[in-house]
Amino acid sequence: MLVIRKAEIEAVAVKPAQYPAPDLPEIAFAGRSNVGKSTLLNLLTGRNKLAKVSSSPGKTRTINFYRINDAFRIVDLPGYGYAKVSKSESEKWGKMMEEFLENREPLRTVFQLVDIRHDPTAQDVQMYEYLKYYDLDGPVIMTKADKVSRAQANKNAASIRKKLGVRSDVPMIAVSSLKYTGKDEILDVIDKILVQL
Ligand SMILES: Nc1nc2c(ncn2[C@@H]2O[C@H](COP(=O)(O)OP(=O)(O)OP(=O)(O)O)[C@@H](O)[C@H]2O)c(=O)[nH]1
Ligand SMILES: [Mg+2]
Repeated sequence: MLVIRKAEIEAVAVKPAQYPAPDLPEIAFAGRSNVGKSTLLNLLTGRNKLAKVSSSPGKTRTINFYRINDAFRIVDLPGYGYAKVSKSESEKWGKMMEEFLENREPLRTVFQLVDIRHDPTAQDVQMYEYLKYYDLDGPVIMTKADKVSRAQANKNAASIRKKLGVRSDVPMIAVSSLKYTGKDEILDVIDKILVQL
């Protein structure tokens, strides 16, 4: 059982020169802005204020590297898909993401986060396709599980699996930062990924 006993921010980057040395395996969180990536990092580490969270989308605009147990890193990526963004800003986002996802040697896998209440957006589908193409696709995390009933969650999970094209052997984990559910399951998955290295 993976226990996170140490978690610290190590780098805030908009370009590769600002990344930490590529000396530890990395797992990244991708997803729509406001889906709960930074909140998930706080939930997993048990540190409420480690990553900044906001109810207005577009909080994380940089690639944030968190060093965990001095053994691996979790990388909190800037979200996509919020309305108030200029063309030049979205181009910057695209370049920043591409540089990281296509060239970051220690990056092992990317967890795709989606909102359990809704079908995936076109950009969610695009992101997940991209991850599959680069062989970076990992488990799918369905956030905000406290906002739907158990029955609705199961129903939505099946629909999300189909629409995103998630293979049947890939885990989909429902999580709620409000109810603290899903945490152990995600830590287990991270543990397995790290052991396989
Ligand atoms: N009810 C509920 N709210 C959540 C959950 N996870 C996140 N939120 C809320 O969703 C909002 C956005 O969360 P963030 O963690 O900042 O989202 P993000 O994906 O990091 O967003 P960007 O940084 O803009 O990409 C905050 O108000 C959180 O409190 C959850 O499991 N349940
Ligand atoms: Mg964030």
